[in-house]
Amino acid sequence: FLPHLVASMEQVDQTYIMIKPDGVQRGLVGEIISRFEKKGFLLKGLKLFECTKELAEEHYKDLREKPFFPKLIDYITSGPVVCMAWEGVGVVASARKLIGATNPLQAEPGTIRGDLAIQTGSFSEVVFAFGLLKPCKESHSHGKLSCRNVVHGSDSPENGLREIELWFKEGELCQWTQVQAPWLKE
Ligand code: IDP
Ligand code: MG
Repeated sequence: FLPHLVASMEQVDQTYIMIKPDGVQRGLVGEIISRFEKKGFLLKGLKLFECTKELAEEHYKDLREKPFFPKLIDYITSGPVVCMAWEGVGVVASARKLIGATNPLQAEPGTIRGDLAIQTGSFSEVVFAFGLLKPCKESHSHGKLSCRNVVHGSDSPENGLREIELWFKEGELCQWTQVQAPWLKE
C-alpha cells in the first residue's frame, strides 16, 4: 500500500497551458509564463500560435453542447495564443491551483485569473443578445468577447497528454534537464 502511495505521489505528469488571446493582447505573456517557471516546473514546449476553428473545436469538444460554445471558439480564434507544455510531479493539479477558478471574479487573489482578470464578458453577451452590438471581428479589437479568462490549463493528466498531442507537432517538444532539478526534487 505505502510503496504504491509513494509511487503515485511521484508520478510525473504533463499539462497543456495556453495563454488565451486576451492574455496575449494585454501583454501578460511574460507574467504568466513566469509564474509556472518560478514554481519550478519543466518547460517542454512553447510557441506563439494562431489556431484554426477546427483545432479550437477539437480542444473544447467536451463543451460542444454548452450555450457559450460558439462564443468560446470565436474567442480562442480571435488572435494568437501561447501554447505551452509543462512537466512535473503533480503539475496538472498544481497548475489548476495557480490558474484559479474559471470565473475570474470568483478566482482567489494570488491566482493568475484572480490577479489578472475581472470578467469573462457576460455583459457583452447581454448587449449582443439585445442586438445592440454585433459580435463581429471588428469588435474583437475592443475586447468585446465572451469567455475571457486569460489562460487555460488541462483538467486531468489524460487530458494533459491529449491536449499536448493536439497542439504540438512531433519535434516541437524538448527533452532536457534543468540545472535546478536537484534543488527542487529529492
Ligand atoms: P476551465 O478553463 O476553468 O477548465 P471549463 O469549464 O473547462 O473551464 O470551460 C472552458 C472555458 O470556457 C473557460 O476557461 C472559459 O473561457 C469558458 N467558459 C466556461 N464557462 C463559462 C461561462 O459560464 N461563461 C463564459 N465563459 C465560460
Ligand atoms: Mg477545462
